[in-house]
Amino acid sequence: MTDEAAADFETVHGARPSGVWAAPGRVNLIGEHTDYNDGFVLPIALPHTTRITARRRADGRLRLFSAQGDGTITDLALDRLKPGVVTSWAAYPAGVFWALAEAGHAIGGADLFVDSDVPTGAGLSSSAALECATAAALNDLYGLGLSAPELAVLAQRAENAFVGVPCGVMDQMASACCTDGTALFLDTRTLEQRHVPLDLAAAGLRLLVIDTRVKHDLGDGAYAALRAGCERAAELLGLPALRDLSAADLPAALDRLPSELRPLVRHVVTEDARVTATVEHLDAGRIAELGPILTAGHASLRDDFGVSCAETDLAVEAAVAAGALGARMTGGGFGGSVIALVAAARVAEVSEAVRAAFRSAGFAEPVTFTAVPSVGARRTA
Ligand code: GAF
Repeated sequence: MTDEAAADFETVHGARPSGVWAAPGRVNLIGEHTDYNDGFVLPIALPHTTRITARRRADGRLRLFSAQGDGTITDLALDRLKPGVVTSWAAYPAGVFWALAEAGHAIGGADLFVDSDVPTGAGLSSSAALECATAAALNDLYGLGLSAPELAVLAQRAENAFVGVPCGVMDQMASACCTDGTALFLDTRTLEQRHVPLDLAAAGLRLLVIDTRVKHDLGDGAYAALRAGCERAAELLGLPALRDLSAADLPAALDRLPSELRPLVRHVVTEDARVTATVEHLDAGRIAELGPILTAGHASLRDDFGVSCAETDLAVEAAVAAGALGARMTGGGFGGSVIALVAAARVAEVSEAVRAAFRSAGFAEPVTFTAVPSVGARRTA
């Protein structure tokens, strides 16, 4: 571990740490709002990570400090944790302690020092990064021997039941399981996963991420309402989940649904098909042909699912008009980030075109960076 990480930890917690763990944020290439419908997703991990320096405590207390916080330590008793008692950023790591204990794993207290460069509220899964880094640290500190998918499911449980956000499992699986240079093709029903090689550089391409800086919040009720709408539609169709509706059966199924649920169902079914089509393209080495699938995915999220906003729409339009092969919002929506597939030589031009379009529209300056598929949660020291 770096001397600096150890020194920072010691300044706050008064003792030497045992190690450092890191977990990344993610962007999803395609497969949005499919995970809670038991469908398919295709995220990559970002190089941006949340890092946790930690040590065990023998007294059952959790002492949580964030370098991005207000300078105070959140001090909690493990045996007093229950949903609703922690409302700050500390609910994410505390929720992981709670979920592990609730599942019967033998854990005790810990001191944590959290430091992160995953942008928050940008649709890049800073919450999952924090949860998965905590889970990886506790797994090692207490010798639990849990696998990466097991840790991801516990992290999702923490977010659902402790923090109170009814998210699917994509973000935690991406943060826990991704590998360098690949996208994670995940069946969210079975958790079967395949790491699909994604060599953007060899194809002369870049994945441009455009953070619109419109803060998104999954806890505000809109996400839960969409999820409930999808579940209601599956129930009306007599299906376990919308994943069980095929594209061939879609037209007849839509006729049987109330009009307000039809667009939701159309998005989910066509989005699952876009994920499998994307994987087929990647397997065949046709990365440069993915653009229209990405842009069609955005249109579906905008027109059918209704989770886009003026800034994400403008970022997609401006990027494509400036020569991006395709673009779409990524993550839950209601703001957040857009990804664009761009020829390496045109990245600066496309980024500047998006910035200029935002200036003309009077929107805040977006933040742009290129992303390479990176590795999931791990111990780094
Ligand atoms: C958010 C959720 F956390 C994910 O589970 C997923 O539903 C995504 O929105 C939309 O695809 O990131």
